[in-house]
Amino acid sequence: MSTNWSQRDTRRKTIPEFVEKARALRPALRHRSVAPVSARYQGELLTPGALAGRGLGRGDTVVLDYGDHHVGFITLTLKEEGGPTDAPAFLRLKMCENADELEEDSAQYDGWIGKGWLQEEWLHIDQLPAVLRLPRRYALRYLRLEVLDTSPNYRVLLAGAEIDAVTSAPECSVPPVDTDDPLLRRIDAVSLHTLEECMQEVFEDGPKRDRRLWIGDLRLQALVNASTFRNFDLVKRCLYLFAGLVREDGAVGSCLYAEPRLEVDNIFLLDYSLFFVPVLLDYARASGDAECLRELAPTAHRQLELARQYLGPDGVMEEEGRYVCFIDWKNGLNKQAAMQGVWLYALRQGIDLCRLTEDKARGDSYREWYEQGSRAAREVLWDEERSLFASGRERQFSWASQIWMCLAGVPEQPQAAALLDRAARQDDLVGMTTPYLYHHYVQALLECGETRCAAQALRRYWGGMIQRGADTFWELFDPEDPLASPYGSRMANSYCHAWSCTPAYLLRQYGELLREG
Ligand code: RAM
Repeated sequence: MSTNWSQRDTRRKTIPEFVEKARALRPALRHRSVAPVSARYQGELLTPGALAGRGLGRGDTVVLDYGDHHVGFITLTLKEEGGPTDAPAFLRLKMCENADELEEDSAQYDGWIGKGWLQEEWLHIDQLPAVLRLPRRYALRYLRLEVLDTSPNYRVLLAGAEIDAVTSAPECSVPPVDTDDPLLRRIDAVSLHTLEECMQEVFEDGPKRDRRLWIGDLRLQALVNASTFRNFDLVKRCLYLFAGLVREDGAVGSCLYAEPRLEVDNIFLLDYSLFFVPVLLDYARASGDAECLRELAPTAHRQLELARQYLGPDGVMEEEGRYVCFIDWKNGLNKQAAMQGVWLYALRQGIDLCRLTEDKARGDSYREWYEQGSRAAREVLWDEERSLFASGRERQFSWASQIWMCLAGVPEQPQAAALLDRAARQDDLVGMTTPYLYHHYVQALLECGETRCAAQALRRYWGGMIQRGADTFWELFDPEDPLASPYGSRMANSYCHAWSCTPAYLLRQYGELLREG
């Protein structure tokens, strides 16, 4: 299955003052040189120093291990043993975020998303010695180097393979969460490292892929950032970018490119546009930046006004068609009920935004829209027989629907906790695939006071990635389907993905999680 969210309507509007503000906030990247900590040569474990003395010839393979995940530029220092170099050295490099990727063969790639995302290079080196800085930025823990050929006259020596690692996260180390529990400490450290790796000139979704700013990811990154790195300028830059580069009707795009020029993509996901409201509100609350709030509040309000046109006569969001939305990467998921939940959730955030900006009249309208929408959800989407929310004409039951209804406050307490508990006892609900939806699940449990269950879910899900060797958290993790990929091939999946870094926020924000075993 391929997903085509791109809209043909390419009319755009630029607000130059906002784009200028964003430009002025472009961060300086922090650089750090990282050398491999160990090497494997034909299966034998060596120090990188010992490897430098081994001549490599046709068919030889080495795997360098940098000990942790890094984002940066690789410089190879190559020498020759024997010589002269009477034929080019021909090398194949593969950069891997985790050990499983080392085993994958890109020749077998049959995904629908561009093969160019696979991190590989074929190099011809005419003269040795040589120092080569590769032009692309990579995300990796392992570098596999295969000598495709030299000549009978010489062998290659790998004298160095440094990574110039980059991030815009500040150097200050964030204090770890206050617990002795080794699993929670590890989950926290991996979450922080995931965010750090994704903090570049913007908050990227994943440094391997897509390497751009998505607002759904930004919302979660900004939450974690506020309780850890506190690089508020980067959040502010991203907010001004989204507000400065919009569709002609004022809709905020779902993702943006920072290079080669600032540009909004032609994907407009309805849930993502609405997330401009909570990102702005959370930023204003955490930073106290009243000027930004004043300047960007109209953009937030515009998203709510635009979304309203997709409400059906029954007061519930239409099914996808006139609009598209994301919610989760689960195949076959009907998104109507979850979209109604996001709409109501965004309205609640809008009400708070109005309170903060003393915009009483608008706040009153939002309250009315919220009441109508939540009543409609109870009347139209609630299924009496199963005591669950159903979605779409086919009345599909999914986790996504229950979670978003709870986050929207449609069932009040204690009904919300009972709903999530009932959902957990069903065996036919459409499940969750991404850490993104899992985050919302844990958040919903916490808001319902189901702390024990939230702690268990967090340990099981993020702990499951740790158990499988994660140094950074992944774009996708379906414990029941380890090969799952929305792109038709797991090779295109990203293993350092922003939306998975939220335990660092949850563990700080909900201290009670630390006390649940
Ligand atoms: C993918 C990326 C990104 C996400 C969008 C919806 O392309 O994983 O993180 O926000 O989908």
